[in-house]
Amino acid sequence: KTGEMSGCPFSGNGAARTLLGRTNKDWWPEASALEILTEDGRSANPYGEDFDYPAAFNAIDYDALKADLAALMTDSQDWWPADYGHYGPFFIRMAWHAAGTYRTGDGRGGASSGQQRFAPLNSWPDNGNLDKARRLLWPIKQKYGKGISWADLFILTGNVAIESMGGPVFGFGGGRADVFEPELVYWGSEEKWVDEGVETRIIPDEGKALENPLAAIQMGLIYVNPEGPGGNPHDAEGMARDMRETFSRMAMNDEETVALTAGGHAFGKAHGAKPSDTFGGAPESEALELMGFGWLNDEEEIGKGHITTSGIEGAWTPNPTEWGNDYFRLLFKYEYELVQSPAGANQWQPIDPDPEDMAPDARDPSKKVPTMMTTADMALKRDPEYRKISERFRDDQAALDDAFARAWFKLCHRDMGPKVRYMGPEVPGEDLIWQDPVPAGAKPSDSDVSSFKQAVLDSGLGVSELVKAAWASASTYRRSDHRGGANGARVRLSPQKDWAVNDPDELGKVLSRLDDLRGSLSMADAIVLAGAAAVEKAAEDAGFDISVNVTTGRGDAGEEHTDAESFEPLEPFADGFRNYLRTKANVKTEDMLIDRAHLLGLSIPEMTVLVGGMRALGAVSRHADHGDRIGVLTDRVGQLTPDFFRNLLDMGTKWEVVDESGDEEYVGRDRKSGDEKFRATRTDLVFGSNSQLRAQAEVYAESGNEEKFVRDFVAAWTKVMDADRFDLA
Ligand code: HEB
Repeated sequence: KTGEMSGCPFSGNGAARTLLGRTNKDWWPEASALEILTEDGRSANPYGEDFDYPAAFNAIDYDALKADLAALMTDSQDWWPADYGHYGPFFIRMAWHAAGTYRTGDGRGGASSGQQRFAPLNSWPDNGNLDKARRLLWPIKQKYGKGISWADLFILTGNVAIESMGGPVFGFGGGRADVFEPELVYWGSEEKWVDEGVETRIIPDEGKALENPLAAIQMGLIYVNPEGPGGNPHDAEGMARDMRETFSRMAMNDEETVALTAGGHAFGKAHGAKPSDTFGGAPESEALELMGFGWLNDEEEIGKGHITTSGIEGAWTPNPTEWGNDYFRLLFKYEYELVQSPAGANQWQPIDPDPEDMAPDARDPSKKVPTMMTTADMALKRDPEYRKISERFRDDQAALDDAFARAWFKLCHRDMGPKVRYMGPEVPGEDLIWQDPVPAGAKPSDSDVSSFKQAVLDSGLGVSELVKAAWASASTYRRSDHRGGANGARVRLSPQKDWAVNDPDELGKVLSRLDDLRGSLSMADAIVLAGAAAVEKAAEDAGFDISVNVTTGRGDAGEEHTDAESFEPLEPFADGFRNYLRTKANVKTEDMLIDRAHLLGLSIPEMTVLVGGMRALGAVSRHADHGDRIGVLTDRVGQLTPDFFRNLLDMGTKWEVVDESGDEEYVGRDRKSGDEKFRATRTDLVFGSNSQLRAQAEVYAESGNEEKFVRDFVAAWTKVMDADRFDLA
């Protein structure tokens, strides 16, 4: 499988790096420091926490919005005239680039929060001139206001564009609430953009594979370099390899890749009329009076259609504003020769085209110009596997229609999670496997719940086993693409049940015992209830009577609802909450904890209290090197005490690195006697060493905060257990 060229997240060819790689501050050091206003937890979101976007979306006149969008398609504006009098293709590219940043590795990127408005994405070379596309939409965004987010508007506009040019559309689900600040995502650690000569990320000869979780081949690209690997148009094999690798990182197979690329390029044109050295910089670095626009072209040139975006010039088909099969027809009808665009880019041109196979000029329909293919397009015929699919689509329009419509829908909705999160009148009825469907669950009676919890406590299963099973089930959730989580109980299916982090033998034993005891409860509820029973007992043993609220009603997914392979990227290579490390990444192991906490949507105090609590409960993974007690800094394992923090901060203990562990394991010795007291990992010690995390640990170690510790733990625990309960909203 090409998707596994580099299986470990954050590992690749590079040296050690930071969790976020190069950030906006590195790219644009002079940008205004708005983040000083969001320190101390003040939100940048003007709608506030109580804003109910789904309700606002459901209140708009959806048909009127679509009609306004359809009218906009041909309402050409002088400041950025529409090619062929139709903005459709331009908007499709905008929507595709909004969605195309998604990657399966960590579920980040994608269309779901409208990030294309912000740096760095607003200034990526590959997003050239999409600032104009978004600005064309502003009057409609303004009109519908809070009822349509930018994020939804980008995708809906793409759909309307396809429809307005006769293309097939499978449906639309709204529900992407906007955020108001750039998301912090690792986009790479390179210090240059693709147009500044940064290296390509796959170089097999030098053993360089695409670093996980990245899904683009060079910094600032959505996927691949259209001119070929590193700009080389002759490397046909490498071009297909790059496409296969990057598209698979976005969960697209060969057929979807071919359908999307060919279907997309049935529309519109590439822009390379003039050498690009005459243009201004990207939006984020441009002059104030340009009001957020970048890539400044001369106005007169724009009027003439002399625009340069990618540097490649020309349309793919003779009918750039009509859906059809001319893309494949031309691709196979002609031999193509390598030529250079006026901007100097490598591209391919049909040899001796018939007059009817010429494209109209974007400004003057009476004038005919040659069509073109990019090196990436040429892969659809130069690569044997892509070619088979392309030939099939060439001969079967209906198959292309269906494949394109479905792949486009998946592209645009892949990061929205389960279908219950979709809204609006155009949500397709059909369940799709990549939506991770979960059959509806039933709510058990209170007495069934309490007798089950009692049976669990009487079963002989231990607190740590039960807590670990519940954590294994729920903690796969990632808010980046809303996948994973306890609902569906996929922890009992492949691949999760066999993940090393889950201690498969122990997990199997716990799950089969719970299955015996659960009666009419779903397994998904039973696992969470058993965890709650264990946490309550642990609190009681520490002297606190607290009940752990469980909202039942989860359903169980079967294998038929589960694309097992698609769950593989959810496997944690490190889970600091369970003190687990499988493969050392090239970020510090403690940073992997922060990464997981972020995916779980946890705050710093929530992350802290969960780590301390799980250690006290003995809920750590068994590890070849680490044993099953590492980080468990207490002699009363299984009681919900703040011992982890107290022992960690105790000056009576001196910590030393265990040399053979490669900085991953530490021994804590009595400062006087030198006797070994504890073993711990980097993830444990960071709560004493990092000044901010130490401040958190101190709170939970302080006298008088014992009950706060228990309550905060239970609240954070419950948050994780319920993270995927969209059905409750
Ligand atoms: Fe694309 C355009 C490349 C995929 C859709 N593209 C384009 C261009 C280029 C490209 C270079 C030009 C830009 C300018 O303006 O200059 N693509 C590409 C690549 C890929 C792609 C390399 C991968 C293979 N596309 C795609 C997809 C889609 C698309 C998937 C969807 C579906 N595109 C598109 C469109 C356009 C483009 C529609 C046109 C735009 C206008 O017209 O403006």
